[in-house]
Amino acid sequence: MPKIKALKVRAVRVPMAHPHRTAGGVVSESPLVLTDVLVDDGTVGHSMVFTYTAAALKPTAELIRNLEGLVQGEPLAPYEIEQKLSSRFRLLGSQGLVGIALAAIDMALWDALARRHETSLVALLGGVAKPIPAYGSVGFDGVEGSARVAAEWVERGFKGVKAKIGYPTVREDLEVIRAIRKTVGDHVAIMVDYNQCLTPADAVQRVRALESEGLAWVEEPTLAHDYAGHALIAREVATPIQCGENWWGTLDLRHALAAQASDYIMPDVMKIGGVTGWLRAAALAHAEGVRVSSHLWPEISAQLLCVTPTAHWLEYAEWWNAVVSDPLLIRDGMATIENAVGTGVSWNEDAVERYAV
Ligand code: SMN
Ligand code: MG
Repeated sequence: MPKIKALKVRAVRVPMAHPHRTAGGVVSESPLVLTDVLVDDGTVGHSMVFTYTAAALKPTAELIRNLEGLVQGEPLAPYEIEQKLSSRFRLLGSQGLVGIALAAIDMALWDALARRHETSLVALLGGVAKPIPAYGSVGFDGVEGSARVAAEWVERGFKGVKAKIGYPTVREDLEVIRAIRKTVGDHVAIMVDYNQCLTPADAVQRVRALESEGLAWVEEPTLAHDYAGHALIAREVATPIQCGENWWGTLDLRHALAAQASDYIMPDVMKIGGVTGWLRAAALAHAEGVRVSSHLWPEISAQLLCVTPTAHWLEYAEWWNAVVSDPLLIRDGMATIENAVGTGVSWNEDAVERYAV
């Protein structure tokens, strides 16, 4: 079996064409760590992690580099390495930057494994590539701005749009949703995302006021780790509640499911623990009969949704397209995997050089 030789780790700051406003602040660039795992048979696996803030960029890159000694000489076996690394970090804990670093390695190893077999991740996992419905995101852009961005997604063929809400009053939330509905019509799914900005009691009141808008889901109305609070909201409203982008690992997912905190789930492939974590999450969701959408990472998530029995929507974002050589293709509003190798992630070296830190 081929063995891991080295890690190559680079940090980039990719500017966003349109800063993304949320109830929790503005995201105007993507600090990304690009990891290459070099295997002794010549295979190279790639992964990308997002540190949300530039302050965490260099520390995360450094942390991944410091893990090299733990994987060097190990067989190219992502499940086995996940077991080894997670026991190594049991005392420190494997959330936050450690969780991000472990996911960077996991995703790069799965990518290398698929590339070594000259196949895609989805084929390696025993699945077939199929189209997955995708939605586009609308920032905290007010009534006209939100309707305009929603219209742009729909013109591009998307069948769903997700708007950031959590304006000072529920009346403004409603105005934004109604302006989007007026623009996109009845056949486009509208999701909304509060990005954790309400208390559970306020959320019940607000979401009750939105019940007749035909929303596909209401995302993170309260703090992501307040499972009891989300369960209260989910019990009190008919519109489905969606959470998951901030859950670290399958244990967070298990606790959320046990609390009935969310009607649907949308794990983030990085925070849930890479490909290995996603597969476990998909199994749990399948057993519970819960629909699964993705959060960011369009290339790898599209392939993972193909092996997720309760797959729902892919969250499309093109923020990182500049550094990816073959960004995910969207055809007629569907994520379309064509001729993918590995996880579908490899570098546009010119852009990597341009945005290198
Ligand atoms: C989100 C993700 C990343 C940055 C800002 C906001 C968001 C989503 O909550 O659902 O995509
Ligand atoms: Mg969200």
